Amino acid sequence: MLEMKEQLKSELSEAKTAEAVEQIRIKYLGRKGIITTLAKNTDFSKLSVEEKKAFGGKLNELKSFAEEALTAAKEMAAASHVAKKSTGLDLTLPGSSGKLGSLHPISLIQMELETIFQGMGFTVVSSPECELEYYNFDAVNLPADHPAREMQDTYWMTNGMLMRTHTSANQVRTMEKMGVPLKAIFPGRCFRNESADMSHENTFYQCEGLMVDENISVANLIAVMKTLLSEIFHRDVTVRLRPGFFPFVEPGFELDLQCIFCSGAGCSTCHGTGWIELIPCGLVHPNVLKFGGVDPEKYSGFAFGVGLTRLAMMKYGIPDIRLFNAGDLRFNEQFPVYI
Ligand code: FA5
Repeated sequence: MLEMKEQLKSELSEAKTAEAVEQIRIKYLGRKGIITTLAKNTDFSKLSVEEKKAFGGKLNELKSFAEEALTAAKEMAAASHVAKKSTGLDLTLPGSSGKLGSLHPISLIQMELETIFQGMGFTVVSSPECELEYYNFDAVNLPADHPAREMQDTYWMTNGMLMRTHTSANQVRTMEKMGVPLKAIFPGRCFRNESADMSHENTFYQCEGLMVDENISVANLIAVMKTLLSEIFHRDVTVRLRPGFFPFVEPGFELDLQCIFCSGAGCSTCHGTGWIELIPCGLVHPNVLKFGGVDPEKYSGFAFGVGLTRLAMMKYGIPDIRLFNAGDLRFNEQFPVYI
């Protein structure tokens, strides 16, 4: 009888539905069931009083055990059926392991830049994407009739505001808000009414940097840019400055990085020149300091506006800028969860 109990237990553990449990009940307790037959086929007249007592006791115990085990198995099967029906979940199935998400390459490069600049004592400032014409153009020395406005066509709101064309729009806001001396960066999204190709998008990211204090010179600018680039590319870098025109800086420069792929020998990334044009920058124009309420006789500063999207392309070897905004998970999933 002990064996029969074990066999019953093992069969019930396999039974997942009410129907399967019922089949087992019939097998053991039905009219021709194993336990019923055992009782029927025993010739009690041949047993002594003690034997009858002992056998009858064990048989009753086996019957009660079977009835209780069958009732419990039936309830469990019913409960699992309800859970499956109401939630669509089968809690008895083995679990599936979760998949870790990854960060967008722009988020990765932005986080990296923020960490580098915070290490140099810069504050990270958030700034509006939808701007007043004043801050985007006039306050950075680009009055309404200035021909350089042509180079930054954008999207205008019906209320006269615009989607900012560059993060330089936050220069005067930051001077007004923080006063001087100041060291700040403001990364963010910019918009230009341009048709997209491999290296141009209508929506892209820049990171502006602004440092204003007494006696700030081009030497400070170069030192900060070299620190930034050597940290980003994890190696010593060589840079050069070429004259560049931006109405909000004087003098203005294009900072070129000696090609990190060919060390200046010339390759397809640098179009055979050995240099990669990377960061427009310069010393803040006295007019912009004045718009920010800063005395240009006492203070000077530098500003730069690095294209974050293009920097990410170089760092991660992304050949086409249009991949960033395409929303294709096969692209996004190639980047690490954390740097
Ligand atoms: C400016 O936007 C200036 N505000 C930068 C600046 C700041 C100069 C402070 C001096 C002092 P520019 O138009 O060159 O400059 O854009 C800066 C960077 O933004 C470019 O080098 C490029 O990396 C990126 N960029 C510009 N237009 C696009 C575009 N359509 N798609 C992707 N990246 C772009």
